[in-house]
Amino acid sequence: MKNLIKFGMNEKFASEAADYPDLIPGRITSQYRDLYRVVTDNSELLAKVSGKYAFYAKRIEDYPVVGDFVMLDRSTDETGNGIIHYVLTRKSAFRRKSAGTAHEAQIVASNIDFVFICMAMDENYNLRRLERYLSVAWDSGATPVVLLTKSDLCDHSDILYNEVLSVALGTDVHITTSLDDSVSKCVQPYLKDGVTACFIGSSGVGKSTMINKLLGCDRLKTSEIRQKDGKGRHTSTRREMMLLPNGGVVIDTPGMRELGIDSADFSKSFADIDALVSQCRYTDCSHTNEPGCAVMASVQNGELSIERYESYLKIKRETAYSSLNSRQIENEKINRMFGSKNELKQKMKEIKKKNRG
Ligand SMILES: Nc1nc2c(ncn2[C@@H]2O[C@H](COP(=O)(O)OP(=O)(O)OP(=O)(O)O)[C@@H](O)[C@H]2O)c(=O)[nH]1
Ligand SMILES: [Mg+2]
Ligand SMILES: [Zn+2]
Repeated sequence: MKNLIKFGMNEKFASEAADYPDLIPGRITSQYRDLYRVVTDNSELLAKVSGKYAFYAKRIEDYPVVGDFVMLDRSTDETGNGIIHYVLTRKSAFRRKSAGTAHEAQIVASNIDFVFICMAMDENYNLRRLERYLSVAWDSGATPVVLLTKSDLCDHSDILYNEVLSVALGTDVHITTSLDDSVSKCVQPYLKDGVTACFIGSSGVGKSTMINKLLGCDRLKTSEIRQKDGKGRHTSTRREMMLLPNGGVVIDTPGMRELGIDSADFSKSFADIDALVSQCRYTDCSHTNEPGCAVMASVQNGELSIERYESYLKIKRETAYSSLNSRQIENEKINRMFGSKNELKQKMKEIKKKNRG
């Protein structure tokens, strides 16, 4: 399974794939209407879903998307296109509400570990939009990382960096420019064999340029921005998954006008963790040291990433703060430092005594 392991095949997918001993596993790397490009362990082929699959698919999100692991009837297309019979259970998925159909969501890409949210430090810079991207990213089940791009065009990137930190609670933030090797330094450490990352952000912020840097060649087309309004031209037109020479797979996406960023539901940002919380033994579980904590169990068995868990705790702390009044916040800080107000009083007495004596 060498090739597919590099492409993210793991024990969980493999054990599900074992339910179909007559079929071959593969991963979808790109899509052209109803035709999919799929990599398998030893080759690459074009494939379509089976007639039966199309018959039973009820919603758009039932159809395969880039990033999906699928079960195929063959491993080469020498004798015709492969047939996709099943899609393996997705571990994460980017959703957008599709135009027209009020309740149907369309999956943009699936099985992603890290989402690099790219925002350029020029006219593109906008904190509110970044918040929406963060919300969609957390909602997808992947871990977001913010890349502030084009630092060469900005003389106050440290100020913007601090602003972004205050919005992107619990999220790593990096400053990059494609003019030096900062992209490889900041991004490559997240990636290794089997890890999937996706680049999202407005058109023209430099997503494809960065991926080309990671690839070490100009495989993806990039193009200049219109001078007048700073808007890009949507140079990339389709999602495409690529294997990096130094480990990891990345998905380039066209500028995500399509992501339906405005309709993201913020209350659902941690829907998966909220579902776990309801299974904790204690209703006031802090998910840090209690026995029977379903959240910590999920971290331990590898289903919930450490990064996402830590962000959840951090955001919970922040929101707990924001719902307290100033005296409560003061008390809360004292409790955290000293255990209780009595301990603080004790400490103050000791100090006073020492100063007198
Ligand atoms: N000054 C500067 N220009 C950059 C940098 N990175 C990319 N660019 C330029 O920005 C333009 C857009 O870059 P792309 O990589 O095509 O942007 P994209 O995000 O892939 O855009 P779409 O495919 O349309 O979504 C190109 O002209 C790049 O050369 C950077 O760090 N600094
Ligand atoms: Mg592009
Ligand atoms: Zn718990």
